[in-house]
Amino acid sequence: MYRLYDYLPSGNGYKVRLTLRYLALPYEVVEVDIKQGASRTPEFLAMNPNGRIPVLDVPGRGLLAESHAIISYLGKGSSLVPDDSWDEALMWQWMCFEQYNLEPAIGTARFWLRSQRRTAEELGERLTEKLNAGRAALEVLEKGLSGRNFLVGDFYSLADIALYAYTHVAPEAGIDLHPYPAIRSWIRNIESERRWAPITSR
Ligand SMILES: N[C@@H](CCC(=O)N[C@@H](CS)C(=O)NCC(=O)O)C(=O)O
Repeated sequence: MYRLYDYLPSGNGYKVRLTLRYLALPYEVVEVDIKQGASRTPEFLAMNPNGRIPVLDVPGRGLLAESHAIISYLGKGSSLVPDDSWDEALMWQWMCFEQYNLEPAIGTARFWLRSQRRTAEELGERLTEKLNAGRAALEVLEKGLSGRNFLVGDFYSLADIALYAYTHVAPEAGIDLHPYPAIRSWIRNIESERRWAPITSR
């Protein structure tokens, strides 16, 4: 059985849980309280020197960090990864965009506000910059989803899982999703997929 080191509110961890669930792969979760520095202990750093969850313990193989590396390992050969190499490249285009533009903006603002319980007043300009970058990323996503049910082809792929994780909780970072109708409709499509469960589900 897979063992996932995770923090349940984490969007990066959620990508892995959604993939494991969709593929009906058996797993157990070991919760790591990152708010208390539990991913920075010598024991955890021996598993992932980068001090971050998610980390997946793969029986017979070892430990794997980085959400997109993990989901691509799990998803290989399944319907979540396109057979066509062009479609696969488009999937990666979205997943790279997520790691560089979307997650660092929305994920960080949400972590400050939700997990660290810091206030907008206290965060000031740093928060404003993250929210502006988050809205800019959502504009790109909204354009990419216009007239489509899913990000690549017309089927659910790792790109949808990866981009959905932080997009659907953007309101927790103080970003209203109302101005993005294509994103809202896509969120509904994903939440209708088999074995979908909310972000803090184990
Ligand atoms: N690029 C990594 C980012 C992982 C990441 O930022 N993890 C955060 C939680 S979402 C974390 O463990 N933070 C704890 C810390 O930095 O101490 C991924 O996609 O997995």
